[in-house]
Amino acid sequence: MGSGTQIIPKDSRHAEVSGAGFAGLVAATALRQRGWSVTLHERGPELRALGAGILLWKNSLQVLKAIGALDDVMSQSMTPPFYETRMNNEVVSKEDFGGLPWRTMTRSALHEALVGAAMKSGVEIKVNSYVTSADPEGSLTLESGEIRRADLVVGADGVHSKVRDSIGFKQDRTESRDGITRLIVPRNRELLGPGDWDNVIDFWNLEPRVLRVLYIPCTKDHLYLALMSPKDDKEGSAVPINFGVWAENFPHLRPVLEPAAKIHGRYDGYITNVLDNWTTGSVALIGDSAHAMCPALAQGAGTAMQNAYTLAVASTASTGSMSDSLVAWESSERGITDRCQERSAYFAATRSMANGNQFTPTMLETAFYDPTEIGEHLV
Ligand code: 5PR
Repeated sequence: MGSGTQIIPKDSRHAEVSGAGFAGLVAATALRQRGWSVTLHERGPELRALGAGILLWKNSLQVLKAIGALDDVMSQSMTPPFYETRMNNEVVSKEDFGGLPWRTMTRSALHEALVGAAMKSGVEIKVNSYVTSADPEGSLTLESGEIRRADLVVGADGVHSKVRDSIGFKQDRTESRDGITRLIVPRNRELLGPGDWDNVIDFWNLEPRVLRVLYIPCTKDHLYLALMSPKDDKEGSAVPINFGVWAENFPHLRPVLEPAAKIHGRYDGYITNVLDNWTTGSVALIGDSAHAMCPALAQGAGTAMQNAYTLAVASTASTGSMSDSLVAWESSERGITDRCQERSAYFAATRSMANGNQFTPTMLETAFYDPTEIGEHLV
């Protein structure tokens, strides 16, 4: 499956996908490119990305390549020279991941590339289409009462998934003590003073107060700021951000905190959900509905896209019962996501990313994974 030119084989199977986020768009596109007819439901009035910026690793970049969305993403993203970690503004490490492909971008750039690929492949996209429940026998029900039957039903409807909760998948849900406000601001480089401002810089302050600024350049004009504070710190978690508090703790970042304070923003706590199963009958869950995770390893969307893609491959290969194929898909793909989720939860609980040099080969297991097995060198 090359960049854009696909031959759509005849396949009479039909998929219904709930949720046009990163997971749903990838699943819908990869299924359509394999000959399925696909309807993708988005409950919002328009297709748009939520959130601010994102960092992607090889695992999801390979998926973008496989569905023909990589070129668009490359032109609107960058690879910073280093991932730098600082404690109290002292550099503790600079990691370059030894040639492992990784890119930073705005969430809207990624979303536009995925919508473009979905449209080009011929996915039918319905906005204002609110999925309220699903049936393992193979159907989705919309708020209007309409029942949509399918050979495969995909719940890519986020951490508060209706597909999941209407069926009653068992889950274990944990909320972390920290959370984060994420914003896109102008880079204001000329105001920042001397420094390697093209690096990702993870500024940690643990004493006397836990506050952290993750500085991620996405393009020459766009900067993604993620401002972490404990939930019980009312000032640290306030939105719009409390400029006085953040500027006092990160005085060297004033030129980018100033525009950040003018945006309303949203503070999100970290949620982790671990399900007994990701599938039942003809229904499969992908992304945050199946495995919301802490953001430390920057793999929430990455694992979502990885599992969306492998789900499309596995369900296309299915010749017998869809239910058995989905069980087999989960057992082959689940381990790597579970391990990533555990490691991300560990970093969130210990805040030990602050020590620097935490991106060991083990911690990068998911980042190195190639769910497409294309094996081409990307960047
Ligand atoms: N990495 C990225 C990120 O956005 C966050 C974290 C790490 C790219 C926060 O959203 O550790 O919290 C993190």
